[in-house]
Amino acid sequence: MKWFFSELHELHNPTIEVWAGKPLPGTEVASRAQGIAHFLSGDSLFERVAITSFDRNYLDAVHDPALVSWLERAWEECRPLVETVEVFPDTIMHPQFATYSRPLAPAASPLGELGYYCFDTMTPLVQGTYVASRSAVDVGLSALTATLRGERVTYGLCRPPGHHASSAMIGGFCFFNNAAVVAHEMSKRLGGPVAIIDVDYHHGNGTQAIFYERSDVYYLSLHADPNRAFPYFSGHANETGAGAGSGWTANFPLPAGCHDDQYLDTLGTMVTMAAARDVVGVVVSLGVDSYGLDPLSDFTLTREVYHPAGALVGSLNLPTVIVQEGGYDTEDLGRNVLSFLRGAAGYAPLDLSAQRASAPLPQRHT
Ligand code: SP5
Ligand code: ZN
Repeated sequence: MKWFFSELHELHNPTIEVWAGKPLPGTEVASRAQGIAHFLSGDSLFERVAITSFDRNYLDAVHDPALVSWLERAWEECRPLVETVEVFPDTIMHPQFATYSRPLAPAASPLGELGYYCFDTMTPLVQGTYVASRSAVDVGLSALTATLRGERVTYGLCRPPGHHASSAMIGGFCFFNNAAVVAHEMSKRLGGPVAIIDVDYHHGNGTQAIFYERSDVYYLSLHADPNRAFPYFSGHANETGAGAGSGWTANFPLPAGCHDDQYLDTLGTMVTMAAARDVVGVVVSLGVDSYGLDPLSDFTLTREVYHPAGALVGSLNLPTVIVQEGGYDTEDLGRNVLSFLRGAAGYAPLDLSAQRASAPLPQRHT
């Protein structure tokens, strides 16, 4: 399998985030991607291919151009107002500001703009955030180019991730929605509807929002039930699309403790639904933060789940681009991603018998 990666992701490497008032070490850090790249580099069935740069029209096709322009200058403009190099919003635009007569808009202060565009306190801006985020889009579009030239399935090691970013909103560690940029362009180029299959532990609120009223991209997601998990406000089963997009969104909220069989059954349902819609291409939002040892997960998935999960997606036998989303257990992250990719490509499973030093492996529940 051909895979794509840019070292420029290292320019975005937050050291802190704030969760519910607690300052914590950064979760979405550069070492994640380095770990995945290490595993792929050690597998002779995988070939890293150089990326190309794409102009911003591809981004503007799914994002408000004002968001793209803002992110390019935001850190420089906020920097003089704060004492840190990692900038967070101090005042986030609550919807009740909409009771004022003027339309909701970015405020004049740089921090007012940040509070308009960013919805959480875990997605700091640093000096290199824009360049790193543009590189992640280039990685995704480079993978798409290879798929359109005839590779059945390719992988973009995108970082930072993208599925929480909507047209004019960043958050959840995401700035530009890599999967949405790829899916929009893929549908255009293939001339038919494509599916986004989102298997990250969290609901992809940004991707859902971008395509909610469209029938060219079918968004299907399994994730932790938003009644208990981030992003809380999005991802319920009754969110199924609107207008021209009615029926073109499908959500599968899952309970705490979700195990391998339940996860694979749900993914099987999603794959069947995508096939029934006669989609002509597939984008996978691959988050392996579903793993039982992931610090963000309350599922009990084992390492063994990722190869059959990839194989289910591969069974669609359609032009496919897999893009990286979450996954924060740095020790098993690369192995789990590689297992999924091997399943998707129809390669044999890895030998998973090696134990890990730091913790007992999750045991299979049935
Ligand atoms: C792409 C992606 O996976 N984004 C995930 C964003 C999750 N943000 C919420 C993280 C909640 C962290 N919980 C800390 C618990 C400390 N006890
Ligand atoms: Zn996630």
